[in-house]
Formats: sequence, structure tokens, C-alpha cells
Amino acid sequence: MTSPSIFTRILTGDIPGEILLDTERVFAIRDINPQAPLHALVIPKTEQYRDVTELAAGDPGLLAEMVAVAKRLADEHSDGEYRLIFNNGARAGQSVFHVHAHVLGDLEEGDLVGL
Ligand code: DGP
Repeated sequence: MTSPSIFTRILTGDIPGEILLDTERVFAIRDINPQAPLHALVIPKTEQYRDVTELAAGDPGLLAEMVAVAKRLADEHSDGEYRLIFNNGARAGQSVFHVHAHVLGDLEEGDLVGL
């Protein structure tokens, strides 16, 4: 991965983006191409992990922090219920290789999201 990633560049203000939440180790932005009324990305500040498999093995506590941030976003921007998606690998739809979770809220019943 070439550093810094697109997400880090948003965090540092190098490129524009709406930062929804910023904690010591994790931040969240609104997805540029929303697939639901709430569509945020939860991202660890470190670029060390390219996907959730690496993150879970290397720092499970940080993964738990990402889930807690996802819940906070759902509480603050939706009704508290949310779908959490990690794409892992290009053939699974991953395009940015700095681990991130998609948080989707206010989905219609039966919605299937192809991310
Ligand atoms: P994935 O395909 O799972 O790697 O998700 C990458 C997401 O990142 C995709 O849904 C679109 C989003 N994205 C890409 N570039 C930008 C950007 O410049 N700004 C914002 N806000 N989101 C971006």
C-alpha cells in the first residue's frame, strides 16, 4: 500500500471529507458514494492492517473499538441498528487497502447492499 491512504489524507485535511467521529485510535467519515441513508466508514488511524483478518489477528482490541464506534454512529445518526460490512480482497469488493468497516443504517426491510 502506498502511504498515506485516501482515508488518512481525509483525516489530515489533505483532501476534503466529512469526519463524523474522531477518537484516539479510530475515526469515521461519510462514504462518498452512500448506499443507505447512513453510510459511514470506520477506520483505525494506523495503516498497519490492510483488512479485518489482519486486524483481528494483530490487534483485536482495536477491532472492538471500531465496533463500538460503529454503534455510536448508529445511535447518533440512525435508530441504533446497523449493518457492519468488511470487504476483504479486491474480488470481494475491497478498493482501499487500509482496513475499514462500512456502517449502514436506516435500511429498508429486505435491502441487500452490493458494496
Ligand atoms: P471498499 O470498496 O470496501 O474498499 O470501500 C471503500 C469506500 O471508500 C467506498 O465505498 C468509497 C469510499 N471512498 C473512496 N474514496 C473516497 C473519498 O475520497 N472520500 C470518501 N468520503 N469516501 C471515499
